[in-house]
Amino acid sequence: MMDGTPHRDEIRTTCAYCGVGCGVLVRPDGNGGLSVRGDPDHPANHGRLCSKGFALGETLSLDDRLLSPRVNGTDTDWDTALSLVADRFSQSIARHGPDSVALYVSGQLLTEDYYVANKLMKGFIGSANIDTNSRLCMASTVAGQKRAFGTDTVPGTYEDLELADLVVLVGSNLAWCHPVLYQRLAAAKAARPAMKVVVIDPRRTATCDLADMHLALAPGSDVALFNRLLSAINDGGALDTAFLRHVDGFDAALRAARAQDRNVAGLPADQLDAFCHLWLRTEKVVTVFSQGVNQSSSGTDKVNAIINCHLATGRIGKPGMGPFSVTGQPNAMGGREVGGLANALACHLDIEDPAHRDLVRTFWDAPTMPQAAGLKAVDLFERVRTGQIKALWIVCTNPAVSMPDADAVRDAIAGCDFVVVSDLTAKTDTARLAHVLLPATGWGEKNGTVTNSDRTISRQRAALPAPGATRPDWAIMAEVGRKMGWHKAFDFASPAQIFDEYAALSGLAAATGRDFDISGLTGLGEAGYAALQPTRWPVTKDGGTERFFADGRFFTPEGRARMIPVTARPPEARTSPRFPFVLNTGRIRDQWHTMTRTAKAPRLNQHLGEPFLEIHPQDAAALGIAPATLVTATSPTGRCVLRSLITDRVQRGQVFAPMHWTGETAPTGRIDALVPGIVDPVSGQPESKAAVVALAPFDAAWFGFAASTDKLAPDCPYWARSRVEHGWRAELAGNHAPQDWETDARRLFALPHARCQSIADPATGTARMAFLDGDNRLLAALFVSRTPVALSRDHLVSQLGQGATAPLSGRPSADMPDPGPVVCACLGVGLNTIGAAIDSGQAATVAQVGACTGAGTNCGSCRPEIAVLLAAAQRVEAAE
Ligand SMILES: Nc1nc2c(c(=O)[nH]1)N[C@H]1C(S)=C(S)[C@@H](COP(=O)(O)OP(=O)(O)OC[C@H]3O[C@@H](n4cnc5c(=O)[nH]c(N)nc54)[C@H](O)[C@@H]3O)O[C@H]1N2
Ligand SMILES: Nc1nc2c(c(=O)[nH]1)N[C@H]1C(S)=C(S)[C@@H](COP(=O)(O)OP(=O)(O)OC[C@H]3O[C@@H](n4cnc5c(=O)[nH]c(N)nc54)[C@H](O)[C@@H]3O)O[C@H]1N2
Ligand code: SF4
Ligand SMILES: [Mo]
Repeated sequence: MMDGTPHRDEIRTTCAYCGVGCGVLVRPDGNGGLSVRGDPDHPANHGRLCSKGFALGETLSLDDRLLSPRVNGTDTDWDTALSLVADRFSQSIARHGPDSVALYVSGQLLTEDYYVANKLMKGFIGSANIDTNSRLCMASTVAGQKRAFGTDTVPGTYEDLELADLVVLVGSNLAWCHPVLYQRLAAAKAARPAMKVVVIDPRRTATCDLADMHLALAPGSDVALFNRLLSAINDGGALDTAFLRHVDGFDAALRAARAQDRNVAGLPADQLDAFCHLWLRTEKVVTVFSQGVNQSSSGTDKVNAIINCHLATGRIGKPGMGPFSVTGQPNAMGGREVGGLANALACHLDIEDPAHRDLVRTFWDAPTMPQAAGLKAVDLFERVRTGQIKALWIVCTNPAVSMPDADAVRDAIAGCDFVVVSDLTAKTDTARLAHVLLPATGWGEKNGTVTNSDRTISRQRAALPAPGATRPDWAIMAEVGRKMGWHKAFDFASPAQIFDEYAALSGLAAATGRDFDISGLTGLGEAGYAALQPTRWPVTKDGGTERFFADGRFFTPEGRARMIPVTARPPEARTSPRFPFVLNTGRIRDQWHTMTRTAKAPRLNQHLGEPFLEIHPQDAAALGIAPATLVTATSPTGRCVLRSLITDRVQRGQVFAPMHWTGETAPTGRIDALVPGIVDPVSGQPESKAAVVALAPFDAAWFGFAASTDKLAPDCPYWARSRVEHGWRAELAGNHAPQDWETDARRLFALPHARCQSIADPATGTARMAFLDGDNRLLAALFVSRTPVALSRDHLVSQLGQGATAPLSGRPSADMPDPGPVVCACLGVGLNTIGAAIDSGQAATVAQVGACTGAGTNCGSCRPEIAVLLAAAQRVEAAE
């Protein structure tokens, strides 16, 4: 059954995670879960899935789900909860005006949810104070594309990455963040080795393993690099003078580029020259960019610096050519299309354009419409802090963790008069602060559409019943709209009806000269909507367009594109003797954002199970930071404690930490506590990749490792917990060792009476104890030491709930090899197993490692890491 035909009981839907937007075929497994496979017919993935997509079925358990509306901690019914929301919002508007309320939503909402949120706020409440986590994600791209093209248009398609002769990845760790697109690129390069890949990233990421050239530029210096390229394009005779007739602003852009100091990118001149030479001589270039570009105080200028080079050479909108923004969330694009940002209106219309406002007001028959853009995320939470926003509704996002200056944002939410949170779970740092908690249906339970990075609209379809009292977000928000008195406008009975209204509006918007047009999808009806196949917009009654702009027609008033003069600026927070390091932040392969879903799948916790700080070996040595110890990082806004990961993947003076850990998983790992709320002046997007920090060894008197069949609730200065197959594990540390470890352990595990085996050596500070039930099954174990605990964690964890043999030995017996940390999450293949296959000489290529161990043969997300292991082994061999 590997062909494209779905099995009779398989349902076609779309992955819940990244903007690649892979199609998946799901089938209820009868136990409340879903079996999942890649949809061979979906144009984004052609059957592939990455480790996260592959594990979707393991994230659906109801154990931590919010199943009932809750007011001040007490379960209640929908009518009570939503009447309260409607009343409090109405009261605030009546007393303090519409701008005293705000909505903060998410690129993980479906288009239909988003449409209702936006209509409620902008058309009926009459405030533009609705912003979205896309402000932290795509806002600089939106602003840059609008400056250049007149609209927020992604010109090309995924195929362009495969058709290109040169793919430049700027600030994108595609291997980990868009794994299936990365695999498509890797396959294209394998088939056509002449194709070149360049990675531009201060850090040597997993993506660099595919690269012919890695430019480790100074943080924030992308504008300087692309300005240099623009000068080279001009000097090297690579201008497309015919295409430049469709472009304004060339002279000014070139002048600004020329004025640029030649070495600001911090790169050796020969590398810069080699990059420019390659770019100039290759016609088919795609420049892919992501958060290393967007999340910067010069993010919008970075976007325009890139687009300038494509416009000057006419390399845009043609097969294998163009700037290409890869989007983060599953519906980052859809959210932009429906106008979810505070400065946008539905269907790529502009809130600040009176004609656009009139069009939408008339179409919605809306009583009111804000006259100007609303507050962008950072300003919005600042007004929450100062009390000007008195009622706040947060939907499908976790700002107490993911916003910059997260401790201050958390405190601002905590201090707000009235906070509503719609989520899947009550156990998030944000949901814990809500007065009203609204239980939403999640992926697998809800219906709607999403748009991926290459403008393909796909259906998400429900395959499971809505659990408990949960409701879809669109239905919750529409009900509040009706309760606030707007019955007709929010009289939606299904997502299909919402989509139909939206598609009709897009036709009117397009008639004013906008790019976004899905009027060809009006009148689908319930059946047509149910059957909707992946479709790339625009879709008019007469068809669509594969790519934009090759014809030289743009969406500015003049119809021409604009090159923008840009000047490089360093990141705004400057290092100083007090804060000498630049902190870069981002993602890891197997976790999604604040981990509310991915951390439920044990196999996704095995890749990197703890918050960490990548630091260069020389910096670590200078600071006295040893491998796998703990580091305290302080910034002007906050403090974190993280595990040291000493590596030359980061440059000296720079450190990197992941964004995923929270109060739930590792309270001192909330990295946004360190990031200041500095934003790009045009887009309002925070500079999440260039905070400044001071580092010092964490003064640990003891380190611990705990495993338990029950959830652990540690209470010590450092802890990080994660789920494992038969329970939980945690890394622990503290500044003072207790007198009596057993008492502490019994409290930690809530096992006052269980039988305890223990060994301790007070002289060396080590203690090991195991708690067993009457049948000698291992309930919990704690290992403590003055240095980071050395034991085979996987081995200990695998014994949980089992009849334990020598649990205190800390390592497997000789006849049971230790597989080591998991590399291949799909098939659970560990580092040691792969190492053994390589060392035995049986496996010298990634494919052979797959044949010997299975690693990398399913989703392929770990193939870059296997390649690194092979390369390391070959280097060792060469040295011997
Ligand atoms: N596994 C996983 N995948 C995801 C997500 C996830 O949480 N987990 N989230 C999704 C979302 S919402 C998003 S937005 C995307 C993000 O996808 P990416 O943007 O690829 O991911 P990041 O790790 O945030 O950052 C990318 C790179 O920018 C680099 N960088 C930092 N500063 C600079 C700079 O000044 N210049 C340049 N050129 N590079 C710099 C960082 O070193 C980092 O490697 O991923 C999506 N996919
Ligand atoms: N330092 C630093 N900070 C960053 C970034 C960075 O690179 N560095 N990246 C930024 C970026 S690009 C992004 S996109 C953000 C992401 O940050 P967030 O949006 O805050 O992170 P998520 O964990 O995805 O939060 C989604 C929430 O919605 C819930 N949820 C899931 N599905 C549904 C649903 O259908 N309905 C409802 N109502 N709730 C649902 C989940 O349980 C979860 O609590 O983080 C930003 N913050
Ligand atoms: S690449 Fe992975 S996370 Fe992204 S949509 Fe595809 S399967 Fe989902
Ligand atoms: Mo994002």
